[in-house]
Amino acid sequence: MNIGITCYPVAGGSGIVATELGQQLATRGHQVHFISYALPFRLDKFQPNLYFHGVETTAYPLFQHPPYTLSLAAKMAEVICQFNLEILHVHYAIPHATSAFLAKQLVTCEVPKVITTLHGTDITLVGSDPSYYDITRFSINASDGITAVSAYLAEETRRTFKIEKAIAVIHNFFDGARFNPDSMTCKRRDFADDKEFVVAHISNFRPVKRIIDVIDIFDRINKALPSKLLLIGEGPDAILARRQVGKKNLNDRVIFLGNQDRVEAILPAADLFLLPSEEESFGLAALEALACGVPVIGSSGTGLTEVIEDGEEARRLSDEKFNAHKIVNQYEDFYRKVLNG
Ligand code: GMT
Repeated sequence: MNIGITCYPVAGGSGIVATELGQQLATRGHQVHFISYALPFRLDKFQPNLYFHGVETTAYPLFQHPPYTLSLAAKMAEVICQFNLEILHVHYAIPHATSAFLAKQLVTCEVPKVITTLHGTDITLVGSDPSYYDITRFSINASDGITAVSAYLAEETRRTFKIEKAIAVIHNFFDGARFNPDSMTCKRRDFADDKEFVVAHISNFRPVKRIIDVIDIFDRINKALPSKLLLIGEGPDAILARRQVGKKNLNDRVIFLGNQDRVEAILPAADLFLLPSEEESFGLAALEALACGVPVIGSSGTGLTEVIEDGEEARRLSDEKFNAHKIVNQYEDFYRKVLNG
């Protein structure tokens, strides 16, 4: 198949899922064309059948913000016709599903099927904001196929947007060759003494991730058992995190590692992974920790409950349920189903 994929290129679960899906599909012989404003951050090596098309936006004094949605739609239309795309798979509804809808109106060649994968805050936070609600609902409904990364998110979508079309649940996945208990390239001793307990957290440091709670929980762990906290990622609440670390006198206990391309090289060093998010449609970071054999404590009542099984063998179960082969098969089957109408 000739498949177009659009996602956010910055560090974040939806971009990671889109990128790894594209890589897996290309390995299976599909022609995959990424369309975005920058090279997705895990698309870091050449691979046959994989192409990238950059979207350029033009600055103009009248524009407070260059209209990316329009530039993206124009680029999508160009790539659709040039490479005979049959499927245009967009990850994260806003604005990608809207651009895809526009692209379908623009093309003068065969119109591809548009598939929208919903990831989380496109539904639970941003999409439900009154300023985006109607256009998000419209764009989801205009898609030829809709998938959500958890049953929890599918239900939230139906409830919030009153969507009556079918929403297929296709969970996120991990590549077991990459994420496993032996994928560590650093040493545990790089971060902690032998007797210290190592706690890790990965996120984009947005309010929804409750980074202050991560530090407060860690503070309590550290009082009971000398520990180190590895914080991976960057984002708007990083400054609050640093302040809280200072307030709790944890400066020599917390290590800020910033964004990391290869989290699998560090994760197996941890004894525990924390993800106490207010909202988590799936929690890819938690799955990657489980895949590395690290137990996870996360918030109940969110999509995380589909990923974490209380008291069970993390690595074996995650491999059984979320291995790349199985999930990519589900996407391929879904593409075929949508193509066949
Ligand atoms: O929704 C976000 O905050 C961003 C998004 C992303 O691009 O990282 O994260 C969402 O999509 C991930 C991949 O499907 C999920 O693993 C995350 O749980 C989800 N985030 C939230 O629901 C907060």
